[in-house]
Amino acid sequence: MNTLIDNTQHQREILNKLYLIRDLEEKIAAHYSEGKMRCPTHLSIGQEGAPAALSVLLSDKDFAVSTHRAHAHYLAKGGCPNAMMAEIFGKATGCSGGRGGSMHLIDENVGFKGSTAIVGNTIPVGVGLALSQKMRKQDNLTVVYLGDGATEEGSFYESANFAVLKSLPVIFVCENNLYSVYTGLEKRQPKDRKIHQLAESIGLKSFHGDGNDVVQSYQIFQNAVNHIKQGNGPCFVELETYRWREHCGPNYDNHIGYRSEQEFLTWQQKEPIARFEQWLNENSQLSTNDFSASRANINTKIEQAFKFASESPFPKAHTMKNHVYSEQHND
Ligand SMILES: Cc1ncc(C[n+]2csc(CCOP(=O)(O)OP(=O)(O)O)c2C)c(N)n1
Ligand SMILES: [Mg+2]
Repeated sequence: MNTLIDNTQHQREILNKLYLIRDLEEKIAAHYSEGKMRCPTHLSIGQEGAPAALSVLLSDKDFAVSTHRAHAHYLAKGGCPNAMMAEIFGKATGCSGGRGGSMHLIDENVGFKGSTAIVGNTIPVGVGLALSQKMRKQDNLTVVYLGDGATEEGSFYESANFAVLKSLPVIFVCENNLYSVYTGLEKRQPKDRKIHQLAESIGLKSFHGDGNDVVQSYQIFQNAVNHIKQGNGPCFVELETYRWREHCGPNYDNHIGYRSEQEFLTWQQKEPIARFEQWLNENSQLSTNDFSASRANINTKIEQAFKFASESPFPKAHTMKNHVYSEQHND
């Protein structure tokens, strides 16, 4: 496989996305115990590679939907960090008015059409968005982010079947982190089954690779996006990766026994950001000084997002009914 990112702008943008996603989530983890972020929070630390690589191949007119583990997808699509942090702090300036929290992110300005907490819930929504793009004859596509666990939901099969049947411009991006909460793939699916092969058997053009290798992921996404843009129908991309922290929350949990410290350490060796920096050092104009300057710049934005969130007001109680459907909704 040709593994090149020869577009300098893409190199810089991917690097900035990696720093933004990692450092913002590390800050969430560092401050979570203060009790000001009162929603369940699923971190993507260790899994930043795939969304960062895909981010530069999409425009604001392309759509994306996501899951409970949505921060990386929202930020990669260009979602506003201030509105995301305000949402996590439960503030009125949050992207869902402070009523949704970490799992309910949305930024329609950049085509991020929402994330929800029910596993498999946004898969048919994303396919519906792709149907709308096709019916309007738009030259755009929809990204449906999902975990390995979501491929065990009926909604995945119904949605994939429909997408294939109607040849829709949708790319299913499966971040296979080997676990659904505390249960490993080997306890949930038959031995030797490959998720991308299963997707292929439904009729999805399928790709598979190392999600912690940003350059390889970029190449795979380029092929998938080209396949769709040439009118060849939907794609499925399975990228292997690993979450470093507990399923939900800021802590490490290797000690509780569902996975081993050794497994964690093996994946940490395959860390996506250091690998990408090394590749850039060897293959691009960018150097360690550029990395430090970019990272400092990103961290200023992260500081601003936390400041904005903590200084924003909570939603007023009387606005509650604005977000709840009722017979009296329009009174
Ligand atoms: C329909 C449904 N079943 C179960 C749950 C509880 N649950 C929340 S996250 C999760 C794990 C999903 O695993 P995966 O899709 O691999 O995503 P990951 O957490 O690994 O990113 C489960 C079972 C839920 N939210 N919705
Ligand atoms: Mg998983």
